[in-house]
Amino acid sequence: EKEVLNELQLKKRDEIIKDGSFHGYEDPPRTRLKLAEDDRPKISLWGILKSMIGKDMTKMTLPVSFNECTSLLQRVAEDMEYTDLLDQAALKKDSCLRMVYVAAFAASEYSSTINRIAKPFNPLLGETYEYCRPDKGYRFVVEQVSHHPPIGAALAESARWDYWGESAVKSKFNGRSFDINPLGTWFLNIRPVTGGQELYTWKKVTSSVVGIITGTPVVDNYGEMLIKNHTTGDVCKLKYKQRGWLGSGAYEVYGTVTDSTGIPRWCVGGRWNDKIFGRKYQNDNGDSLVMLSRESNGSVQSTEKPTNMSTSPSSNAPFLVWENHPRPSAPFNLTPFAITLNAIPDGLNPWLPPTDTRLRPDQRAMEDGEYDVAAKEKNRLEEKQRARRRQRETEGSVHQPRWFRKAKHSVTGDEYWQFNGEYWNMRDKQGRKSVESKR
Ligand code: CLR
Repeated sequence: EKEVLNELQLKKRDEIIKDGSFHGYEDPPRTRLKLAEDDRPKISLWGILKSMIGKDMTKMTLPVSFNECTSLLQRVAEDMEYTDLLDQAALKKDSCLRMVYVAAFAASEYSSTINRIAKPFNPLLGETYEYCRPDKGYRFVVEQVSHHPPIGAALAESARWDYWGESAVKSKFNGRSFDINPLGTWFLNIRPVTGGQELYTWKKVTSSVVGIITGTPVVDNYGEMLIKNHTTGDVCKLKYKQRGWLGSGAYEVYGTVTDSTGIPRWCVGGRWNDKIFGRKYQNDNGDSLVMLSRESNGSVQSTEKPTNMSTSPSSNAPFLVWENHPRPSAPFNLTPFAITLNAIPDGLNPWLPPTDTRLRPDQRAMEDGEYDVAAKEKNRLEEKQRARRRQRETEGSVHQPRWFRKAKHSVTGDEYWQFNGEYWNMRDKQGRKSVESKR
């Protein structure tokens, strides 16, 4: 589909380019870590968790071998893997069909959780992480705005859409499963081809590590997600099925898109670890599409589309909306996308603020498989953070986030973190200075 942008979209793209946001991202994203394979000692999860029943993640001290080499800020950036879906949504003229692609985007965020039974690094207060993709046209920034409770505020921008929200979770190990309940609302602003903009919101569903006692831990994601288009009144009710006995129903997700008058228009359904389909509404809630995704998976290695599959939503036949990227084996079971996140190509160095996650020595050591160094450095950084907190307490001062401030959304009434607009300008200014000084 064509690259033609309308006026609003062009304005946004020009802003992103004018701020120099893509400076430092000239090299293609990296495709591998230094490490060929992680050799973290295999310790039983139950063995270590059984003494921590009732605790939340922030109160658990775990050996660093339970970590993966990413941080929670980078896990938020992982939501960006399938932004193509948002670009596609913006190209659709029917708002309910746009919702199908938005729903698939919301579900695609869970595909990266497969096989990642590890604790991401806890960001330090004030830590930031940026990630830009000139090839995809977006920029992303997230800041740790609170430490107790841990909250990250994020904003991604592109010609056709903006996506923002807070990453804050309540977690608890209840003895059987380790449950993570996301708290914040996520916002999406789409600038469709048809002109104007429209606002969507939703909340993320529960993530849960199950199978801890039996020694076969897996991540499940389940619950109901209600995606609202506040501009048109369309809604999508999306059900993520809880993994049942012996894994029945695992990964399944389905729902219906209803327009502002309550008439169901489209079905979505499939599996968040594999494929998601759409189809014109025909008297069901999308679960027949789940069946389709089961069948298409059953035919081993076949890349053929199921019979009567359509590639466009014009007929009544199902069409493929989203497909998970391949997952070759990698250290820490990272996805190919996650592997790109912590790279510092030479060109990027001068543009990074000192608060960027990429500069954390503990995470870098972890990534390189130096677990003892990682543990030591992690301790040192956390001690420093505690000292800073004590100092603030004696001074009676309060930490202020640098790039976001709390606000109430004028349309939805939800609290959210509003970007103060300064990050990319400041980055450009500082970056230029440091590039100059190296000449
Ligand atoms: C799920 C997708 C959301 C953002 C999000 C927040 C917290 C993450 C969670 C995701 C996935 C699972 C997660 C969790 C924090 C801890 C938990 C990584 C990315 C892991 C699996 C817990 C490991 C348990 C230890 C005791 C080893 O958009």
